[in-house]
Amino acid sequence: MIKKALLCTCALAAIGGPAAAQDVVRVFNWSDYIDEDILTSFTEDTGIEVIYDVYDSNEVLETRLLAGNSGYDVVVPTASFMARQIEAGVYQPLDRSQVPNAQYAWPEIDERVSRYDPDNTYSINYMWGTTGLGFVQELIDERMDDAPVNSWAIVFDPEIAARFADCGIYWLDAPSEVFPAALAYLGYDGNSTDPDELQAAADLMMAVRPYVRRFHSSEYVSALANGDACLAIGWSGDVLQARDRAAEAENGLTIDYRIPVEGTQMWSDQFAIPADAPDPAAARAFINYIMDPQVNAQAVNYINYASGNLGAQEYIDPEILADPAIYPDEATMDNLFIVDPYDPQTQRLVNRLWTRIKSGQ
Ligand code: N2P
Repeated sequence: MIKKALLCTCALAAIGGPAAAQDVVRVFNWSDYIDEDILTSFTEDTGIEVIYDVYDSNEVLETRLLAGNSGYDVVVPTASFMARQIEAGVYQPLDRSQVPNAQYAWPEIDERVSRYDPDNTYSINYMWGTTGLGFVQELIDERMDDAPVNSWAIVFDPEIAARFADCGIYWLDAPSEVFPAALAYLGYDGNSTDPDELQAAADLMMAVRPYVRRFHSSEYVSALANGDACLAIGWSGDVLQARDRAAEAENGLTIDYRIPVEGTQMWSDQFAIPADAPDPAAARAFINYIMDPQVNAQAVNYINYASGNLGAQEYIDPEILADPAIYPDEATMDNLFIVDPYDPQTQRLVNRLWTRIKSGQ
């Protein structure tokens, strides 16, 4: 891949002049979060090469950013995590006047994110979505009639979860995702920092821990698609990508996603430029390209997440726009909550509980 990029640079140098051809943008984004054709067309259109690396959790991204000198020009933190990273001085302002396609940003999403990034100074939304339940219909049906696929009970009620232990229950390896879900199932605020409530959530998770096969990062997309997992706590678009892969493979597995009735968190993943980015101008060019309505729609149509781009909506597949699992309708919205970053003391407690849950002791 690197070799190919170098070859490509040489060709462009011959045609377009060396200045443009030497530009490189280093992007660090979530896995399964782009149509790679977009990266190719970006390079064709701008002459800027893309070095594209991926991560699977905010926890991993944050460690890299706080260490400094990540070497990246563009990163995509979730807004709740970004709030404390902004305070830590990790980012430089994102000047929207230098990103003309920022005019297509969706004001409602900007407004929602301003809770974490006041006045939208440092970021612009890429995609947003929910954390919910992915499942393989056939494998669930074989094990239980009318299984509650639309309730957190299917993963948190020991009697129900036990039925699916043998076909593979996967949980996201991220306390920031699973604690709010467990709290919501218990009827608490998913954003709670009350130590007793967090302990109750941990006790609940401990009770079903024996039935969890794996704490996953991105591998659940293929695991659901090929039936190695039957039930997963995961993200909306990832599960729907698994659905598309299974349909393409014609393997007889029907995969679907539900937002649990007890409620779940809605998150927003933001384009941001690290303070020490090697090439902020290349970063802005990249972000501007992805904010182009047609390019943005191409991304949405491929990854099945909702974007923060209003201009893109006329180009988005109408089925995606009408799917409440992707673009939640009013009734679904009522079941969604947003989370704040944990204060340091709560973060320590959550980390400690999570380590115990994962080890099962
Ligand atoms: C993409 C997952 C991104 C959603 N695979 C998590 N914020």
